[in-house]
Amino acid sequence: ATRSIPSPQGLPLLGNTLQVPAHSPDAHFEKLAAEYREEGLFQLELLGRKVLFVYGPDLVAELCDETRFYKGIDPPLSIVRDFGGDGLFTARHDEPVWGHAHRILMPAFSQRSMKAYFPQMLEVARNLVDKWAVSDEVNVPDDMTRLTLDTISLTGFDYRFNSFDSPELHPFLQAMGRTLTEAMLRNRQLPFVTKLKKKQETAYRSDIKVMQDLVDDVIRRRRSTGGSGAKDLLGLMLEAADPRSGERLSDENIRNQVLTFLIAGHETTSGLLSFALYNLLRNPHVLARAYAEVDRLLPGDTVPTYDTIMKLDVIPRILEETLRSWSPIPAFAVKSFEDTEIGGYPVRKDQTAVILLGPLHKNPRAWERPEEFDIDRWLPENRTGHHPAAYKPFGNGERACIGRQFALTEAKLALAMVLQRFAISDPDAYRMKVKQMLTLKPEDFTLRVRERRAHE
Ligand code: MNH
Repeated sequence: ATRSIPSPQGLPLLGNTLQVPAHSPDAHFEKLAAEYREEGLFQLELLGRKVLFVYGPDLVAELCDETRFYKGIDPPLSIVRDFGGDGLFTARHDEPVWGHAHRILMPAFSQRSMKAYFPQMLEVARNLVDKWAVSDEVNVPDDMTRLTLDTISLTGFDYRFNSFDSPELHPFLQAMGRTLTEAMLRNRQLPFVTKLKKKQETAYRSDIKVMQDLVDDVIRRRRSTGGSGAKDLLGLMLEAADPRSGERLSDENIRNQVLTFLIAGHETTSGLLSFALYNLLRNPHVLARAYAEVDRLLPGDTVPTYDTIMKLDVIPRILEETLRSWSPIPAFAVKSFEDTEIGGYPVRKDQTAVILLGPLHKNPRAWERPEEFDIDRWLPENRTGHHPAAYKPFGNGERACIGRQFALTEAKLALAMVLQRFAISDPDAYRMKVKQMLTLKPEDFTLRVRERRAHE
């Protein structure tokens, strides 16, 4: 016997589509998840599709079985394909180019590669702390975006945005912000409505062109300098062949990959760092432990090395707990290979199930004191006690984040260098206001920073 899936009443034809607020879909889904907490899932009818939203840990465990479910490229990801194309993030599960690119790029994300990127990560992190040293109030998400964009472009493509030299965010970022927002809005528009909005369409295409022109510039520069032998992302894409099939990547695919990495390689890590600082301000006892750790491993103005960063213990746990409490990517989607059921609830072949990370990561079925920011959940002796499917900030299986170690290395370094140098405070008592542009970030989050040494 199959159980009936709870779903809020919708309208004829449009179903629940218009109940989803245009600029804060995730907040709406979280509200519904709270309403249907016991069941661990609900269903909405969106633009004629019946979509499952799932956050019960046992149900999610089933969805993470890759023999039964595959990564879905439905709205909004099918819209992101307008600019991500067949790049890794938006490639369909049956496109062979996903495997070619995945195997070609894997070596660029090994532990050894992280060590090789370290000097460049350090250079960019220094630009951040140098700016903060001459600032009083800083806009956290904006500066974290400068940091992470400059880091992925320098390490991956040997390309310099020099974002810290400019008071405005780079035109690439402005175009990207508008494009991601438009993709989110189109997610709840019937295709004929999207077609009617001519002004939006023109702006969207022109923003995509701004991003693609920059990508073409990145590739042109590399080709003009000969560039052979470089083992960064771009070097591998231009020169390496898939070890399994011998295939090389096409120019068109390389263009899609570069744009994918410029976006996926910075947007989420800046969210993570911003949420981490927010959590530290709300939890002074954890902040004190972080200071104690940097003072022990990085006394005075010791320059961090890769090995020092690998010795950190408190800071990595702050990041893990931050990814639990505020996942920058709020959800990911899978589809069923066959008609099936999860926990007795029916799932149709090719039906989409969205895994809601907020409600999963705070599900009382899986977490004790889910609302508490407790970094000791991530002590080795405690972490094995967690439900195996209750923590998925980087997605699942072979389509999980390829940049995980990259993001964590970069974020550990940046957070350590910020805390080594600055006392942080929050005179305006910021209240969390999440801004969603597909991904999540705290909006208008400013901090006061003071050099620690000057006051000792
Ligand atoms: Mn990342 C896929 C989260 C940093 C490049 N990333 C994913 C997915 C999640 C995710 C979730 C799976 C999405 C899905 O199933 O639809 N990523 C993160 C988070 C951070 C992050 C929370 C930082 C914190 N990601 C990075 C960085 C890079 C990167 C840094 C690159 C340097 N991520 C990717 C790529 C994919 C991906 C590429 C697609 C992988 C694939 O499908 O092969």
